Amino acid sequence: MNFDKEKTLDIFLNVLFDRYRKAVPAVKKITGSLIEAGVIKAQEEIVNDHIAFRTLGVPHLGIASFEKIFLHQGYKKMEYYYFEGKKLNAYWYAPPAPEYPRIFMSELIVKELSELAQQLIYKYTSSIHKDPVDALDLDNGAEIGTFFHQPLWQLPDLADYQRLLEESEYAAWVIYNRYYLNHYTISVQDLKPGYNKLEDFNRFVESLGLKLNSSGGKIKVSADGLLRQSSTMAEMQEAVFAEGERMPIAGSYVEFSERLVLPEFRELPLTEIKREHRREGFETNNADKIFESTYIKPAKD
Ligand code: OOG
Ligand code: NI
Repeated sequence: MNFDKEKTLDIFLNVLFDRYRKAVPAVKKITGSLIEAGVIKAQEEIVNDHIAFRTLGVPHLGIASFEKIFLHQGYKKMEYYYFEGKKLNAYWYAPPAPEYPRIFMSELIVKELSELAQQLIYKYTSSIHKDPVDALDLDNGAEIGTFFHQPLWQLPDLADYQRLLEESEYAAWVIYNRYYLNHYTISVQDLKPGYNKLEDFNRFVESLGLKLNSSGGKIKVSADGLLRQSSTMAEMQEAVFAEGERMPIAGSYVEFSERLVLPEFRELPLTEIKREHRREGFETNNADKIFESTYIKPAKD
């Protein structure tokens, strides 16, 4: 890992986080309250477990395109996850150095949607004839930062958005929000006692008036019991559509994770526990429910 690559990564991660922090009230609320409570002194003290992106699986977009940005910075492609009901593929990427967040990158399997939904998605993306990432200087952090926030396709019409929403909340979210940062993840085990267990942290978040995603229970737990995750429900934000139509839709959200120490390292003193001693990766059943943090349609059951 050379110095310049880390600098590039620092620059575009900061650009992404800056816009995310400004757009998602829950981010400032949680960080501000942690500072007020004396748990941390600044945002930088929060360990970011991972960040997540959503993409559309169509030619020149999707994971195959988007991942190049991260592979170039030294991220390593790890496990694959499949979400049958939601029609999604995902991978996670291990960072080039432990102080960087993991990446969770998902992709809508567009060809599995109805003809109508596919046509709606192609209406916006079919003008893209080459991979937009190939045109980027992947050593230029500022250029990559601009890329994440630039509209790759036209703003959707409200009617198209609503039709997509009927079939796939994920599709509707991406067609409006594009490659916008979907969430960052507060690593709770790295906070002070009183805040370093997910139960306590969730209680703190709820005391701020924020709503947690309760799909599958507020705390999602992996089969081995070692990866525990919760998230806020994305706050609704008034969105302006192509013809000036308006509708409140889900923005981004905040996740909290607790990675427990692996059985083989349980005898180590807490002061010696590092990232590599804790549960790695993600869990399909947890993730499946966390995707629902941006759902805006009332639940069917
Ligand atoms: C990602 C949901 C999955 C995790 O940590 O398992 C996830 C998304 O909502 O796009 O973040
Ligand atoms: Ni996540």
